[in-house]
Amino acid sequence: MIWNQAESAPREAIEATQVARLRETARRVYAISPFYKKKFDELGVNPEAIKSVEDVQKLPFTKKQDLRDHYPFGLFCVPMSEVVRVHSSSGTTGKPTVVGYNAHDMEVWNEVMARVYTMSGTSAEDVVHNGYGYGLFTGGLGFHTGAEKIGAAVVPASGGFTDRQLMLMRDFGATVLACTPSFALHLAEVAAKAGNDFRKDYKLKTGIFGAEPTSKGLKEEVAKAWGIDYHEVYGLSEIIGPGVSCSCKHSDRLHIFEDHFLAEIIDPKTGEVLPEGERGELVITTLTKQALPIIRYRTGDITSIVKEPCACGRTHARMESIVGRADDMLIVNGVNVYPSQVEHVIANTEGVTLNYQIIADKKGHLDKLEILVEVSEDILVDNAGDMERIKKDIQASLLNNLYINAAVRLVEPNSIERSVGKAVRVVDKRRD
Ligand code: DLL
Repeated sequence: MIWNQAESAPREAIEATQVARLRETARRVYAISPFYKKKFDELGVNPEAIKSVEDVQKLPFTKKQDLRDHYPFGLFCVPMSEVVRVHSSSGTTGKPTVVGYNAHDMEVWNEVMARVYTMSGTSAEDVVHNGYGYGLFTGGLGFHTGAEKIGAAVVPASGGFTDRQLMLMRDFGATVLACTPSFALHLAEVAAKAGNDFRKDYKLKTGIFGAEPTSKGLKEEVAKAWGIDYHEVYGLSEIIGPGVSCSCKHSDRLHIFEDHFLAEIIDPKTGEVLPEGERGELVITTLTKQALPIIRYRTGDITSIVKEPCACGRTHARMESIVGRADDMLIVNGVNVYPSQVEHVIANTEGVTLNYQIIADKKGHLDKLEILVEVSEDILVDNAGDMERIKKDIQASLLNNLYINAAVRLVEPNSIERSVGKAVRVVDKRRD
């Protein structure tokens, strides 16, 4: 089933909607946001110059740093009295990327989430077990209100507490599981260890997974372990949260809700737009958001887009599952981690140097993070009390500021592997 006819509109109609909404969005940001007015003026572009979808290429890019520079609400285009919800990007330091929604934006978000649910075969008959984290992260509440929109019963389980979650899934007869893919596999593993009978004890039929890069192998394992259909959802707070795109049952690629989001693929180095089908950085312009409209947002996510028709009947273009990042961001159990933010925490700790190494690995199916930090020459490793205190300080600071649960190991000066004299900052052992 398809939630909205807009998803199967002819290409010309999609593009006509996009041009009209793009021009309207450009007009609004130009009139309301001093930031965009300045950027448009610097490039000498006027919103009235937008006559085709390709004209988006005349507009300036927006970067994560722009949102940080205008922390917290500087890029909002409606008064705070109109804002009904605030979220932020996961895993951010003192100055997170803050996003806001007015009532209209909430409708848009619920609309795209209703499409996601429908694409995965979920309806009012279902019980959705929502294991995405509730809070500033958009995952929990995005999946929550979207489920309410389609009339499904949603169980707001949030993250963690594996045994309890399994009990709720069994007792409440969950038919749909929504959580990160790694958590879905972890749940399956714990259920198997506890001797649960997947066919008798659970009623799951489908799952909607996303928020972190996932290999094909892991997706297959999740689908097989639970005996369910696997649907992938993609999104980011800056654009809306979950619900930018989703995979249907006919393809591994994800349909982008093009009447709300205009997607381009660019060469991350030159900023030039690449032809259809080529891999590059995904750039998105919101077409209907009001509180925080964003022009040409550089997502940092590497993918490709094709427009050929899909067997499901939807005509919206499809993006490939994210294949990597254009920057050094890591995603650890769904939380975004920038090495620069870890560095910031270390720089604010006495007794250690800025030579550190982040090691991402798997423990079972969950990600685990270890951070090695070289101590200063003057703190000697034989002072066990100091060492323990410094280690705990860094761990607590990472957890409180960045929501990163990492094991910190203090090591001797000059012991971290160097590559051309520079400490190797990130070692990612999770890749297959
Ligand atoms: O992760 C929103 C979300 C919640 C998406 C629940 C899907 C499900 P942020 O915390 O702002 O928002 O992180 C956005 O997560 O730029 C990608 O790098 C990554 N990401 C999101 N979905 C996928 C996916 C949410 N399906 C960042 N595959 C994005 C790979 C993903 N990476």
